[in-house]
Amino acid sequence: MKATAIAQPNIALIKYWGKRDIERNLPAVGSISITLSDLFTQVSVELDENLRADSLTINGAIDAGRLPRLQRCLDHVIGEQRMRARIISQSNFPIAAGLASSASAFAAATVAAAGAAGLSLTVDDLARMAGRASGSAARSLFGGFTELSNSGDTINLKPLRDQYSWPLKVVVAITETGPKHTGSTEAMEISRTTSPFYGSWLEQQDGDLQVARVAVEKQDFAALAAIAEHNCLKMHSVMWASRPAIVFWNAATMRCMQTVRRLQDAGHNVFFTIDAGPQVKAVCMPEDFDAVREALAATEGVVEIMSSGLGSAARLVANS
Ligand code: 2P0
Repeated sequence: MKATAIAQPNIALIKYWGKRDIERNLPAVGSISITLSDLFTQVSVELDENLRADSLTINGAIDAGRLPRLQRCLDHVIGEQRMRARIISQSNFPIAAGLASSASAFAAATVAAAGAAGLSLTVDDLARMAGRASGSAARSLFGGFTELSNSGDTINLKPLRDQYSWPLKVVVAITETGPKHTGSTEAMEISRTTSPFYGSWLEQQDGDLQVARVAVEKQDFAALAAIAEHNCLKMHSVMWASRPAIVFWNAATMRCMQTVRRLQDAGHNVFFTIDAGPQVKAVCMPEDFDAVREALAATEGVVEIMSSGLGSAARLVANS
């Protein structure tokens, strides 16, 4: 009873920030994301009646700290009376550094857990289960452009466009490889309970989603760039005004944003987005990729560059 799944992280262009139901991990706002092709997490789940306890290995090292969250994910997918599991996760990028590793990890873990237990669930069911473990993970059950919306007391996932029909590129400028200082779950709660801008963040989100949805539909890069940068900076403003302030940026984060501005001024189709970490993701048209990659690689403080296209949905790769 073993299954292995692969999922790719996704980057939100219209961000999820804040929860309306902590217990069920329901987001306070909808979001729109792109799933990446070149970054991935592979998770295998082996259910074994001879095991006395669950175990988790991440990139070759036992990780007891992250085990409880994975256990809850497996309990939710398979049921609490399940057999104990050996969980092995491997990613080809730094984890817990604002690179959406929890999205790919929990999407892959959900699919692998269902596979190991022999459950046949719909992709919507799997997405809701993944989202319960980590809000952004629900979106990695889909490829290309995906919208997550709140519907009643659950979430709804809708593919907006596949990864082939508008093959945007993403350059990730890594400015720090260590783990972030505050986890997203905790940071969102600090924002919800203390930021004076949180209310207007919630109020304006449907408008931003509508603008982005139309831009994706029409392949209007300039419109998508404008709303994505605005939405990203608004989310960070909510964080900056929280008490204590939540600032994920460093000096190199700012420099990367300035690099993107210079590229835009020179006529390149590119925009930035930044998540709960100091890394800058530059989204661009394929013909602008080389210039964007080169300019970000040459930006002071960038320690590593990763590149990606748009990728596919989480999937089972082995089941026995
Ligand atoms: C997003 N982020 O939409 C936003 C933008 C970070 C900034 O979703 O608490 O790890 O596990 O549901 O999904 C990161 O938060 O949070 C995130 P939980 P998650 O991608």
